Amino acid sequence: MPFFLDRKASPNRVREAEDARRNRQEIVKALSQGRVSRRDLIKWGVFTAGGMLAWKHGLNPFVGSAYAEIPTGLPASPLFGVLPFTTPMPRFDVLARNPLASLTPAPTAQANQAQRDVPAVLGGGTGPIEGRPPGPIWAHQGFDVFPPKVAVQATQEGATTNGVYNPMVPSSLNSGIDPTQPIPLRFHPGLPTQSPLAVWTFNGTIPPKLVMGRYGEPILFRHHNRLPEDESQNGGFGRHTISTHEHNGHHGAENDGFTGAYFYPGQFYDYHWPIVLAGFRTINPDATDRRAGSPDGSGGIVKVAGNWRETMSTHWFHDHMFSFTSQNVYKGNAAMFNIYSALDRGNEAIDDGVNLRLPSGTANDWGNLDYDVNLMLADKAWDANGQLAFDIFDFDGFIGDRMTVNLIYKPYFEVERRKYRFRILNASVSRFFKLALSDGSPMIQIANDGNLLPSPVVLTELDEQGIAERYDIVIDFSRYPVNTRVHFVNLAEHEDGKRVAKDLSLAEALSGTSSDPCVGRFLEFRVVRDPAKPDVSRVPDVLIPNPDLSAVPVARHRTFEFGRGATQTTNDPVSAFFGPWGIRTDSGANTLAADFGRVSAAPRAGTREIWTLVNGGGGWDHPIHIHFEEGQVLARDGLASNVPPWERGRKDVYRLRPGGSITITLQFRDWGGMFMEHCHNTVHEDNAMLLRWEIDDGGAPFLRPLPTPIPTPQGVTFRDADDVLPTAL
Ligand SMILES: [Cu+2]
Repeated sequence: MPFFLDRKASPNRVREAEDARRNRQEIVKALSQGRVSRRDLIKWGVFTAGGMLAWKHGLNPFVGSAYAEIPTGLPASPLFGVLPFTTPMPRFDVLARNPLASLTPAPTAQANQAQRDVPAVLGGGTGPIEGRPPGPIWAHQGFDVFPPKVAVQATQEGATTNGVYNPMVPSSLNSGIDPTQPIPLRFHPGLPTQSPLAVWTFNGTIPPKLVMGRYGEPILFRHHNRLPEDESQNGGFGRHTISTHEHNGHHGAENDGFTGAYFYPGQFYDYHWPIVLAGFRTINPDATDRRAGSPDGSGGIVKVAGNWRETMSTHWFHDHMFSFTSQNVYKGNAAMFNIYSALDRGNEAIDDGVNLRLPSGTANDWGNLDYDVNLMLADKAWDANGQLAFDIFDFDGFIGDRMTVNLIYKPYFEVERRKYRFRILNASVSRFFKLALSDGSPMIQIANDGNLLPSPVVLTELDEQGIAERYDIVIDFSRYPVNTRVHFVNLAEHEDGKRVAKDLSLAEALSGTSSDPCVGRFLEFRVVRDPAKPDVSRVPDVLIPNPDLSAVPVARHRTFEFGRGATQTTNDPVSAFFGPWGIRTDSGANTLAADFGRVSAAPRAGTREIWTLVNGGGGWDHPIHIHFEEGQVLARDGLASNVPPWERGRKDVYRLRPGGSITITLQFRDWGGMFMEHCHNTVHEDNAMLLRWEIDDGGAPFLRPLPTPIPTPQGVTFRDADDVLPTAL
């Protein structure tokens, strides 16, 4: 079943499909603006209880067409004559790192409750300037032990022109882009500029933003919400309340972007990212091991406490607004965060016996981006006017028909004849990717999610990459002569948002015959010259071995089954949501829909557990994300031998695969509070495949269970957890 209309479709069918899309957009709009609830739509027969858009003509794209006995499909996003590989791919826009004193007001351990006038459209009166929940439980943990040393600020706001682009590399390493030229927000110079209501990004601009941090140097990330105060001013999708998840930071829950700790337009939220090595209280607590370290700024190492085998590298951060994450992330709330360490310091020349010397550059002590490139892959769709559009037809997922890299439609990127590191993020709503090079030549995978692998893996095709997964790879362009053009190719063909329909061969994907417009070539590498300096970077045979947990007893086994047909047992109007997707915990009676007031698991602080994540079946794949702690994969479908080499590091997103299960082990240490576990097909997550778990410290200093935050523009209140599953504690 083709997802998008064939380009040879008749004008009548295109018109019919456009009518259908318009009708669906009215539904998305009404839902996103809170004018109707999903339950209303079910009552009215627009949605079925199973979550399918009713098979009414003019709504569901798969209903029989008036013109043919085949599905209507979606109208293709118009290209306005734009051809692929005609505009450069911009490098990320690096957010400034400023002294802490630059923050006004100064950050505080507990949420700043200074009052401001709340606009009438948000209910009037007064409310706190900071949206973080107040009081000691949401105070920054370890704020005095790990005081922030660097301030990074960003707004969330509607699309505008970027006049302060800072790629941190010369134009010669950015495909000739002149950063002093203003950058309008459009997916290609030949496509329309996006309206401030259609696209909401960090600082309202593109390219996507990058934060650079290092171990031992805590960051205070102040996020200002400058979205429209009126929630109906959303261009038809997206919610103006936001919560920012640093995926997958080892930070206290107050900084994790909890889905129920969202904040309003006009407010800010201070996220304290301490950037510590896990286990810092018990492993290497006196900071004597040079491998547990951070670049000191002048070629040396600052030693830090904790386990060097827990060192992380490639993170991203994105919105986590309860039941609106898919729309908000799609609308532009996605950025990346590179963490540097003594092992992975972003300098390929320093030869100190610790530095792995991965491809990066040499000019700066750490964080050279010359040959270390962030790539954000995302499929998008736009309407007849070229404005970003979101669509629904069922709750399987949302698929776009236009491939973007760093938010540019099918760009090119100029490279030198040497090794490059690419940090590839799947920032889609529901789409999986599977990457190969167009000439079938090898790539070296060095990291999976936030962690470098124990050993690099050479592959001619990467594994399927689920939503939110990061794959760091090295490509050696020295094998190509100058003037070679080679492409990244997507092999994963989708027919809907459920899962990959088929992994194509390279030849099939290149043939141009797939009905999925996001299959095939999507990024062109242009080999333009020899490197100015010899490539001294390396890919060592040993990267970062896993922590050895064999001596840590297993306190508990838990099972989470991800499936359809969820029930909601609490029906809380704020914290509970209604949707077909849910999670059955520990073989409980029900597959439960999300309620951020419900505690589904509460591991004891300081323990290790084994969790089995099970796909409830039905032919879907689910990329499951567990916040806060990375896990080691013990088994796929019950067998350790099923775990491929590229999944033998530590991960934070686990693709279950249709009908599959995955068994992981993880520890619960260092920080407390409430965290989440959910499907990262964000349409599943929003509808309502998400649960809350919290670290049980026995009641000190945290309550057991924790009170649930209930945000309002006038301040966050708390109420008792409305449900604690019998096996949680
Ligand atoms: Cu899912």
